[in-house]
Amino acid sequence: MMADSHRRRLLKPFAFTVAALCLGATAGTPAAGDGGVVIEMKLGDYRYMPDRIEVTAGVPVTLRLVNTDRITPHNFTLEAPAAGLDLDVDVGAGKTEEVGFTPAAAGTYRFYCDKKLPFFKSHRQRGMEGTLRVRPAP
Ligand SMILES: [Cu+2]
Repeated sequence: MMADSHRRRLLKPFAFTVAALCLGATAGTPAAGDGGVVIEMKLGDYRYMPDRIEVTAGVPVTLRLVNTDRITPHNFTLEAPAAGLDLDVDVGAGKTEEVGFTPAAAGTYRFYCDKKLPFFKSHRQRGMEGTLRVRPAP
């Protein structure tokens, strides 16, 4: 189990590259005809996949959150007043939720899962967090 999670960690940069390439390939696909982008993120096993996403200031984003766990609810919380973002989205086990937002300012912001059972470590303490990087508007 331990070795497995280490291996996964090593694979992450590669996984992110693949995700970035996929995003690159679909970056021109309009979301609801507004020139925005759609990003799909999986939530499961106390991780976000990908756990690093990049967007552009002023460009609308549709974030599709897919909970791949069968019994564990997850969440996507991102508080970044500097970028005009205050997101708190619950995603039930096996469910998919979509949230739309437009980051107002470039920067690097942390997001995390706010779930926690009494007497257990929070999901964030288990490593369920990630990074949103907002590039400056072109
Ligand atoms: Cu969670």
